[in-house]
Parts: sequence; C-alpha cells; structure tokens
Amino acid sequence: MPGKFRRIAVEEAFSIAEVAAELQKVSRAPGDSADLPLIRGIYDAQPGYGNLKFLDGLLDIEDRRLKEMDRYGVDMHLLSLTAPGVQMFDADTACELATLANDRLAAVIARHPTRFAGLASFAPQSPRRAVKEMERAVNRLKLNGFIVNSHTNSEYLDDPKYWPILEAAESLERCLYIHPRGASDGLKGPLRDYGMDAAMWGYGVEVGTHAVRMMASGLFDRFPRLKICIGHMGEAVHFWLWRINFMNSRAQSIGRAPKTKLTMAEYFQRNFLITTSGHEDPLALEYSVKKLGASNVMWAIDYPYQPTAPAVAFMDAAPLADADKALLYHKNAERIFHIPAAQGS
Ligand code: 1WB
Ligand code: MN
Repeated sequence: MPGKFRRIAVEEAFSIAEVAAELQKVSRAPGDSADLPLIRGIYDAQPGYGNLKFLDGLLDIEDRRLKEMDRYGVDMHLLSLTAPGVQMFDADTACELATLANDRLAAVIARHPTRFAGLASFAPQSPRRAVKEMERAVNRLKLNGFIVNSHTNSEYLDDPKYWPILEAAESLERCLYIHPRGASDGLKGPLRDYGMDAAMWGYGVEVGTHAVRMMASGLFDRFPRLKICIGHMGEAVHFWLWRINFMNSRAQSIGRAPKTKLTMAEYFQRNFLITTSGHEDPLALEYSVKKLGASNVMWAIDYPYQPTAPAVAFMDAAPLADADKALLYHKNAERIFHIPAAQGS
C-alpha cells in the first residue's frame, strides 16, 4: 500500500538478544527502579507484571517488521535500542552492549539501506567512553543520530559531567533523541500506582522534566547548535511554553534560575524537535504544528508498542497542506537525521 508521501517513522524500537538477557537479569535482581515493573513484564513475564508480548517484535527486524512496513506502506524505520537502553547496567557492561547494539544496527542498515536508518546508543555512565562511541557511530558506522533514555542513575544531562556528550552531539551535527524511561528516584513516588509509571503518564513527566531542566539550566547558551528530539507529541512541553517562559523569567529575576541569553520558548523553538510517536490526537497535532511549525514535527509510530495501521491512518487523515505533510512524513527526518532523499521525492 504505497502512500502519496514517503513515510519515515522515526521512533521505532528494537533490541538484541544480549541486551534482553541482561535486562532479564536486572528484572530478577532486587531493586526499586521505576523501570522494573515494565521490564519484568517484557523480559521475564513475572507473575503480577503481566506478560507484555513485545519482545519478539523488538528482536525481529527483517522478518515480521518488514512485512508490516510493506503492508501499510511504511518506507523506513529509524531504529533505536529500546528503553531503558544500556542505562541500567554497570559502566563496562553498558559500554560493551552499546557498541554491540550499534554494530548490529549498522549491519541491518547495510542489508536494507532504503528501509532502515538508526540512532546510536551510548553509555552515559562513562561520558568519556560515550563520546568515543558517538564518534565511531557517526564517522565509521554512519548512524543517523543518537538515542538516550532520559536520566542515568537519576542524573540529568544538565549535570556538567555529561556536557562532553552534548558537545559531541553538537560537533558531530547529529540530533540527540531523548526517549523516556521510568522516572528518576526523586520523581517516581506518586507515579508508582495505577500503572502510571510508564507510557501512560510517568514517561512524559520524566522527559518533560528533563527538557525543562536543560532549558532552564542555560546549557543551550553553551551548545547553541545542539538539536534535541522528544517524542510522544513533545511530551506536552510545548503546551506549557507560555507559562514556563513567564515563570522562568520571574525565577531569573529573583536569582533562583540562571540568567539565559534566550527565553525558554526561544530555546524550545531553536533546539528541539518533536515527534508524534504513540500519540494520535488530531487536536494535539494541530496545536503542535501551529505552535512549532511544520518543520519541527516528525511522524513516528512507536513500533512495536503501538500498532502501525492507526498511526498511518492518523497522519494520512491529518488536515495539513501537502507541503506540510511531506515535512512531517519524511522531509524533516531526512534533514535532521541525514537520511538521503528517495529518488523522485
Ligand atoms: C511501552 C511504550 C513500553 C514504550 C515501552 O517499553 C516503551 C508500552 C520500553 O506501551 O507499554 C514507549 O516507548 O512509548
Ligand atoms: Mn516510545
């Protein structure tokens, strides 16, 4: 079912057996990370956590996934190692598995260069080694950008120890996609009940908090060309920009927030893009495109966590001019993730 537009879906999850095995170990160890309920359901099917049948879909790339893409006219998945990535492992294991996942990803892309592109993983646990892997991923593996799953050991990217990672993304001119994971220790308390810890609410709170921390910290004055992408319809951050702006300027005026060259809204407009992953409300899309411009919104499915057919139907039906729809469906992704334009598109 070929579409009128090339369809590039930009937040599509995969895993590899080695990472899944390590997450199963994490799921069986004691702990109270907000990621554990979901990990127990996906990697271990432990009693009380449901049997979330996502693992086959994460591990398969070239069989069922390609058939599903063909069936619904999805030209390309921009793949990323699924949350929490390697961020729950010790530093050595994390570095090793990020490298392995990136190698596998590059091999899949080499076999299907028109069907897959990919975001590189790295281990924030070791910023120095992370930077080395980021350089290798772009310069040697030709991967298309980077993925990080929000906090690492409850620390956020505004912490100066992570600045080398931001500096690398900026100087390599590759976008850093901040995907959610369970909320950090300081944030998780009231999110534990009623299934709120993951995609229903906790994920958005976690990444929204991360994005606002980054803007309010002033780090975009240091990294003015850094591009950050956030999914799930911008995790609602852009809905709050007016109020974030107003209250941030008050916080600045009483010395509770650092002085910044630009306003929070200006940073969001300059340094962020959003995607529609797992969020199919036409009114939210209309607001997003009006607020941020069609050049800053990209289409995504959130495979395998979300079904493909409604994600395609949602964007096909969106009341946008053709030129704007082309931006959301593929042109922004081509520009931001350095994906070659298809012949004739
Ligand atoms: C789900 C969604 C699970 C996402 C995930 O596990 C991720 C879910 C890492 O729907 O249960 C996601 O990325 O939105
Ligand atoms: Mn997602």
